[in-house]
Amino acid sequence: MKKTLTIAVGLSAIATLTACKKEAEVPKPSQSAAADAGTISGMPKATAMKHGMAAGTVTAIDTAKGTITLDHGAITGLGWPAMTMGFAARPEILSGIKIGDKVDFEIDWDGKDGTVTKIAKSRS
Ligand SMILES: [Cu+2]
Repeated sequence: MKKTLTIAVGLSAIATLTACKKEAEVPKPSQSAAADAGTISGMPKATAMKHGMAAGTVTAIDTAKGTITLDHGAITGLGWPAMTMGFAARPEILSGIKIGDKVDFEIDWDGKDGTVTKIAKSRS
């Protein structure tokens, strides 16, 4: 009899704790984002990673820095208009790509920087 009571009390205590936790968690993200922007800045970067695809023309390559500049058309997936801009790109991804090449490419965008994940000369 005593045991059953203890279990029942214990269970309801867990239920109460869970409910409290849920309520307490709701206002937390906005609070800490505002108060602690430094520490949290790495988190949205990872979760907000977006993927885009476009066609463009290579206007510059810097293999030492690992960057490529592309005069690109509208980027599907990011909602960007056409523009010329630089992206990070690993040297091995750029092998066979030269300035002036028309390319199809894909990028990862973390909200601040774009990284070319795939690039190939366009067939058209
Ligand atoms: Cu751009």
